[in-house]
Amino acid sequence: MSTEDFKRAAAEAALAYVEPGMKLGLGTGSTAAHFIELLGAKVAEGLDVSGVPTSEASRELAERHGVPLTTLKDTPELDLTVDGADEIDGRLNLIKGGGAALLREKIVAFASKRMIVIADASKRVERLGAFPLPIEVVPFGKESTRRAIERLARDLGLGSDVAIRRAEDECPVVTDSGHVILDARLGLIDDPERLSVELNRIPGVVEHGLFLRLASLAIVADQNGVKTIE
Ligand code: ABF
Repeated sequence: MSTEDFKRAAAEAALAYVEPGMKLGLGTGSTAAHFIELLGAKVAEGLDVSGVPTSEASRELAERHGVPLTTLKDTPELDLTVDGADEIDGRLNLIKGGGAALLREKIVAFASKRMIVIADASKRVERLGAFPLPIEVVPFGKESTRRAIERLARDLGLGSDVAIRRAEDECPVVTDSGHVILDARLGLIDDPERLSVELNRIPGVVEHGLFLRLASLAIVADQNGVKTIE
């Protein structure tokens, strides 16, 4: 079995938590894409749900698979968000944003009564931070903001290599909300709560990829099967 099979198995297991009439947050990334596709099949069989996509890519995917869509304007409170992650620690704190959708992902997760993370088991870590932390920043002053984050990281005793994410053409990646992404190689993070607060204090930082106390369940899959972590 491949990693893709594990992602799909986790996505399939998450369907069990979807109830008729639910308003859903639809995540972004390859694991969330499996969920959207499987959800579309359930909708075709008559399941009545609607979803708010966390990216334009997920919106297109949901439309293609016939998942009815809504918006946070029309549906400000959601029942359940199902999304992937880049890292998941033992307390279900996450690093997200490898897919550059972290801002909408966090807004949607926060608007949901419940968030379930789905992943292949390689995303499980003891401590967050091996994956570079994505930070969404306003383009204006991005170099100053980048340096401010490097200074903060040094002050906190963390690694301080912070780089603007670039596409293949070397231009900065621009998010669905018109911002740029910085990837911060901080090393293992001892105190994600403090880092979260300090990052949010820096002008120009729109949001960062630490998702703390947002997920209440993780569904991870590997060759031994599907496991839930609460
Ligand atoms: C999104 O997709 C993220 O926040 C995370 O960066 C990524 C995980 O991608 P995949 O499911 O493709 O590993 O959920």
